[in-house]
Amino acid sequence: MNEFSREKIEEELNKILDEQKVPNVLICGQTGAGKSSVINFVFEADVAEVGEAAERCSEGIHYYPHDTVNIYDSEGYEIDNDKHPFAEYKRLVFDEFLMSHKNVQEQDAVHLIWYTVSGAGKRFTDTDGELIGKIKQAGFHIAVLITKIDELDETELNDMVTSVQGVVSTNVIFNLSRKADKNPTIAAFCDWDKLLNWSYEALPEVCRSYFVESLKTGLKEKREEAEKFIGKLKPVAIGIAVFVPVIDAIVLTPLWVAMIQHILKLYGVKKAEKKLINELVKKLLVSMLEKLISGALLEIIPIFGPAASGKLAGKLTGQIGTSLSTYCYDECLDSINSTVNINSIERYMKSADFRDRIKKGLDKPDAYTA
Ligand SMILES: Nc1nc2c(ncn2[C@@H]2O[C@H](COP(=O)(O)OP(=O)(O)OP(=O)(O)O)[C@@H](O)[C@H]2O)c(=O)[nH]1
Ligand SMILES: [Mg+2]
Repeated sequence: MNEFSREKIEEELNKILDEQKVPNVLICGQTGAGKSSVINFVFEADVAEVGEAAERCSEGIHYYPHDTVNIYDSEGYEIDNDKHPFAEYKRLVFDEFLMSHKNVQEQDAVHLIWYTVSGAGKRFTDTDGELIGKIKQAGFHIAVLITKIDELDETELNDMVTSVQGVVSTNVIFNLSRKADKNPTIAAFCDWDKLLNWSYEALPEVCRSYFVESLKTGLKEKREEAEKFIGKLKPVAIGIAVFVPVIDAIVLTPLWVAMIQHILKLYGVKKAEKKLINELVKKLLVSMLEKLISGALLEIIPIFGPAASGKLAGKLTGQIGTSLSTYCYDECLDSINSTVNINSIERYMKSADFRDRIKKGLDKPDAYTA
């Protein structure tokens, strides 16, 4: 393998990957409002579970750092209880914690605030309204999560939503119940997907990739991030292939390995180690591509040279990435718990389906000569 291309690929990849930052999410609300349940429902098990080993980063706030998302869980307050009164909660969450996270560097900022309000209480309290209003006014991205909506009837739910609308706009109010995954009637009233989509959009671009990686669901957002990543790698592939013709497909293996690994991570594929993907790419992909870029396509490169080779490399990279991402998306959609595993990916990469999809996505030879 050409040392120049390997180094160049690594350098470009590091640039792209180093840009990404881990999002910080603060979860607030009264004691027992369902904060931990929301975290468990939304995030991958390893995010939710490691939670036990929390650090107390500031008084009243527990910090759960992870590779893909950092969660700040506030201790909650109890109405009519002198031990954990609202005034103290407000001071710790707002004056101490949030105010010390204003005007800080991007990676230290509080990117999202999920404020839980228990539907089981059947009413929206003035205390919650006051704190939500303060946080919103201070310019943070705050969503109000009405939890346990399975304990409300439709009229009660509408009343709650109307009260919350007195403080924030409808597009940041989300009705939730953790019973949504077992009960389709309840699911129909829940806004889990909307919450994840709003959160994804509210995050700075650089935090979105890790955020979707941390999620159990959020398939559309995962696919969007995969496409963005593929889009960033295409110019790298083009840049390499104008120096080293892509008919020697092996030069692009490190790039494709990194791309596949990243896509699989977004879809939560476990055991997708670099070594295994490397083998798959070398054994399957390279020989398949050598066959695919035979014939007419092979002839254009010597004739039309670097530009044709670059275009072909970009196209191939896009096709490989998008085919895999689409496969993962469809598999997750079809499975009960939104997962896909490395064995089925391996089968797919060996299949005629994968080869045909890549082939179909390649232009006719004369497109590379234009
Ligand atoms: N009916 C119903 N109960 C729920 C739901 N979510 C959570 N609960 C229950 O509400 C109680 C509190 O839930 P948690 O998730 O521990 O609430 P929390 O806000 O983290 O509580 P603290 O950490 O003690 O402040 C538990 O008994 C849960 O089983 C829900 O969607 N519906
Ligand atoms: Mg909790």
